[in-house]
Amino acid sequence: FPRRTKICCSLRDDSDYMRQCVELARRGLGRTSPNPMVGCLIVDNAGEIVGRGFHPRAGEPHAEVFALREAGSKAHGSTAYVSLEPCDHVGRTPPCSRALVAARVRRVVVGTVDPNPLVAGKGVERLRRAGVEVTVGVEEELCRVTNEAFFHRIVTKKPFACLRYAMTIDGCLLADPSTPVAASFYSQQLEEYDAVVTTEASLDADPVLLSAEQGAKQPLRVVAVTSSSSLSQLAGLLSARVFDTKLAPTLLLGGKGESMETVLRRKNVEVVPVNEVDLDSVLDLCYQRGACSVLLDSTAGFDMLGVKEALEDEDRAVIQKLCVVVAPFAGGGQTQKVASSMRKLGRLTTRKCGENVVIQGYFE
Ligand code: AOF
Ligand code: ZN
Repeated sequence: FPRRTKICCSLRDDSDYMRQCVELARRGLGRTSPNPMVGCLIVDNAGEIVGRGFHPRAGEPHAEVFALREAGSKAHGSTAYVSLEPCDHVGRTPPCSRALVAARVRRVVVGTVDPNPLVAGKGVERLRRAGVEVTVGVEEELCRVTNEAFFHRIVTKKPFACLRYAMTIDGCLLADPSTPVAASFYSQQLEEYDAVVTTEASLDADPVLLSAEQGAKQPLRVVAVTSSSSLSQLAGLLSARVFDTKLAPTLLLGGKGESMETVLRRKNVEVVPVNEVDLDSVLDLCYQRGACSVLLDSTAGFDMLGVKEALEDEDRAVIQKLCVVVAPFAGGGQTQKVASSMRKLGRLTTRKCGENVVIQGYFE
């Protein structure tokens, strides 16, 4: 019998390796912005993984570089799996397309093309011109969803925004998720986001949940102070945990009253004083800070930020996703409120979280 060698190019193998790439990519969760999460595997002709890499954070080498480094000369004649099209430009780091060609990789399997105009098909093109076999679109949906915030940022020049709140079964808003299991879901969710936004109106409730678990990557906490308030009105709220910058960094946007500014700065809170604060200015600030994803948290004060209007306005599409925690309580009273304008959500998911039900969906 001829010796059986495993040729690793069946569709099933491709999908398996690509899913592993995505798992690797997610090790950079919450740390790569404004860059995407990317994972890469180098697989030899016997189907053995000889190199692994993921992008740890912007400014550091790309996933392919780490994987090729580990593979060394074994990369020669191998197949490289990358969850995002290899870059073809000189950014903070040199182009991965050239590195793959230089390492004499035989085949490259790409999860999805990179929407970054600096790349956008050029990486694939360079590889093909160099005689590398390229397959594009393996586990494409998974790869796209993994980097949905990066895709949104690069295409729209705005961060991907998710609005979350907790409510009773009969539709009354809750100031917090009200059960410990839902509370822990709330803080775990923060690891996925680059920034979390609240307003001064929710400081009374002392939103301790605005920080991820200890040791986890913390988002930038943005407290939006709407034009009607001034910093000095916040004096009594200085003990709120959102101003404890040992937990996570905090930025206060808006508000006047310079005396408070000094106090906050002493607490290492960054103060960006502007006169008018609305949802657009908050999201613009997050974008400038390199955020791909922003979580608009809490129930209080969003009227002031214009969240309701933003939800109603289909054309502006400021908010992409909704995450609602339904708590096992009935508050009474709210159910008679009839919706005036409605937008349909797609890609709905529901799951039980202790006694709560978490519903998520996208505005499409
Ligand atoms: C890849 N693999 O691991 C990443 C890619 O400034 P740079 O050099 O880090 O380039 C950033 C851009 O490169 C980023 O916007 C995205 O288009 C791509 N990121 N590409 O092949 C990686 N992180
Ligand atoms: Zn690259």
